[in-house]
Amino acid sequence: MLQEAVYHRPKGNFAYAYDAETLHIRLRTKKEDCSAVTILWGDPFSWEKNENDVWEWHRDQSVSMKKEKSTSLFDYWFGEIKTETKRVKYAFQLEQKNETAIYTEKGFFVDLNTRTNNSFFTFPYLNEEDVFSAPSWVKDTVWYQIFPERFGNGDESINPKGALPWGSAEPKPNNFFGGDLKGIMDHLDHLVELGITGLYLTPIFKAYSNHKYDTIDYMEIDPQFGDKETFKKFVDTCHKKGIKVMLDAVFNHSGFYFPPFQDVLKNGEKSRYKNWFYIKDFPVKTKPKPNYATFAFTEEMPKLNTSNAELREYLLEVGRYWVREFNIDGWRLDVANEVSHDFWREFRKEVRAIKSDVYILGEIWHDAMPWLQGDQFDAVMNYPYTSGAIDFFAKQEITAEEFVNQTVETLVMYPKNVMEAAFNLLGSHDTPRILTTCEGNKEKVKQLFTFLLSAPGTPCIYYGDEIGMSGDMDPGCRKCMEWAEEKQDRELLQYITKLIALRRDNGVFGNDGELDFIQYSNTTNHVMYTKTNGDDTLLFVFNNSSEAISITKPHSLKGKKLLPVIDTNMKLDEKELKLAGHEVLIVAVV
Ligand code: ARE
Repeated sequence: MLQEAVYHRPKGNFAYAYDAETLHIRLRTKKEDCSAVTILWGDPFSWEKNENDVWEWHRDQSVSMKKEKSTSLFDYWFGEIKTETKRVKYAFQLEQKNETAIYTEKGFFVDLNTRTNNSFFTFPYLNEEDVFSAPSWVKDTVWYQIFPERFGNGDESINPKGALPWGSAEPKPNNFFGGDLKGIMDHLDHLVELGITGLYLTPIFKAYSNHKYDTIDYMEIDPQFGDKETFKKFVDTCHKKGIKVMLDAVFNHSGFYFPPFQDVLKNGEKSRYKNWFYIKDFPVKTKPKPNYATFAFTEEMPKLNTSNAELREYLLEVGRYWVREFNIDGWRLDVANEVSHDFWREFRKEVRAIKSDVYILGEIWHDAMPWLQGDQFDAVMNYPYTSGAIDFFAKQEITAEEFVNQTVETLVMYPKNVMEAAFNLLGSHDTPRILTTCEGNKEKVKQLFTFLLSAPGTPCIYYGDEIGMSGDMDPGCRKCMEWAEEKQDRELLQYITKLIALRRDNGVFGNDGELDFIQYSNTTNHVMYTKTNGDDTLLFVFNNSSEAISITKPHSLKGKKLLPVIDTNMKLDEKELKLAGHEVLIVAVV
C-alpha cells in the first residue's frame, strides 16, 4: 500500500457537515491501491470498563466508504456519518489484498489500540450554525450575466456624451454605446424564453468608465444607466418574471474620482479620509508610480483600507442599502480574494441580517476553500471547473485523460453542499467569448454548453454567447448585444434553451445527479460520463475528434436500454455506440 498517497484532513473538503445531522468524509489513496476503506468511528466520550475493570473507549461504529471519483493518480473515497451526539472521533481502515492498515491523525497503525482514541481524527462537534448553507433558491438557478453598457439602449435621452450608434463600432476600453437599465428591461423576455432565473449585472453605480469598476459613488446609479426609480422598477419587473437580481460590489478599491480619494489628493495628511486607503507617504503621487496601494498596477483604482472602521462601516452600509431599499437578491464581490476574511465575515452577517437568503458570490479564480467555510461566501465564480473542459473541447490542448483528471480534482475541491451552489461559467466580461475560443466551431460550443448545463452547481451564461456572438479578450468580449434575429444563431439559441429546459425538468441533469466519468480515450478523444441519482442515470458522450468513432458500451450500463433525450444523428445498437462527428449524445438510460 502506498501510504505516502493517503491523505485526509478534517474541516474542509475532506470532512464537513453536509447538514445538521450528517458528516461527509473523504479520503485520498493511490489509484487502485486499496480494495476497501472503512471509517471506524465513535463518540469520543463513550468509554466503558472492560472485564479487567479498565476503562476502554467503546468505539463500535463503522461505515464502508464508496470510491466516488478517480484520477490517473488517486482514488477519492466517500463516506457519510449520521451522528446523534454530534461528536465524532474516527480513523480509516484501509485494505489491500492481504494487508490492512489503520490511518489516523498520528499516522498508520497495524492494529487498533482501542484503549486510546487520541490518535483518531476529530470532528469535535457538529454545530448547526457552522453548517455551510447557500440560499435554497440558488441550486435551481440558471444565471445570465449582463455588461449593462452593451445589452440594450432603451433611453437615448440619457446617453453618455459621445455615445455611438448601437453596434456601430468595435468595443474599446473607453467608448460608449448607451446601454441602460431600460434597455435590459425591454429585452427581459429574451431571458425568460431562454429559461433564465438569475441575472448578474456588472457594476451599475456612478463611475466614469464604461465598465464602472472605478466607482465614484456607491450610493448612486450611474446616470447613463438610469436612476433609483428606474432601478426599483427594474428589480420589481425582474422579480415578477421569476428572475433574481445580483449586483457587483467593488469593495477592494474605489475609482480615482471617489470623493474621499480626491480629498486625500487635495489635503494630503490633513485629509480626514487618509486612512481609508493604503498611502505609503505624502503628498500622494501617481507618477512615476503610485505611492499608494492599487488594484493590480492601476493607479485609477486606489485600494480601500477595509481595516479602517469608518471606511468599513461606509462599505457595510452600501452592502445593506441596496438589499434593504431595492430588495436585490445577491452580491458578486469584485477582487474578493484581496479583501480581508475579517471584512467578509462582517459583510455576510450584515447583509444576511437584512435579507436572510441573499446570495454572496466571490470573484475568485482559484481554489477558494478558505472563503467557503460557511462564514463568508456562498460560492465563487468557479472558473477552475470549466477550464479543463475549455482546454479539452475548445483548444484541444489537453488529452481526454487530463480533462477528466482536472475536472475530477475540481469536483472534490469543495464539499458537496458548496459544489451545489457553485457559479459555473464558460466566460465572462474578463475572458474571450467561448465561440472565439472555439475558433468559430459551433459543435465545440454545443459540447461545452452541454457540459456546463449538465454540471453540478449553477450555470451562468454570458450575454450573447447563447446567440453565437464572438469577441476576444476584454474589450473585444464586450460588444453590443446583437438583436437582429437574422444575425443571431437561432439554432444554437434553441439548443441551449432545450438544455436549460432539460435541467429545469430533470434534476439528474442538474444538481441532483452525481457526475461520474466512466470512460475516456486519448486515442479516440471521446469522454463519457453519467449523471446518477438512485435508479435514474443519464449518459453523456462527447466525441472530440473529427472522425466518427465507435466505442464499446460501458459495462456499467450493460443490459440497459438507451433512449435519446435530445435529437442526435447517433446510430445506437446494443453492442456499441456509434458517434458521428462532433455530435453530443445525451441519453436517458432506463
Ligand atoms: C482593462 C484591461 C487591462 C488594462 C486596463 C487599463 O483589461 O488589460 O490594463 O483596462 O485600464 C476592470 C475593467 C477592465 C480593466 C480593469 C483595470 O473591467 O476592463 O482592465 O478594471 O482598469 C484578475 C483579478 C480579477 C479581475 C481580473 C481583471 O484577480 O479580480 O484580473 N477581475 C475584476 C473584474 C474586472 C475589473 C476588475 C477586477 C477591476 O471582473 O472586470 O476590471 O475592478 C487569471 C488570474 C486572475 C485574473 C484573470 C484575468 O486567471 O488567475 O486572478 O483576474 O487571469 O486577468
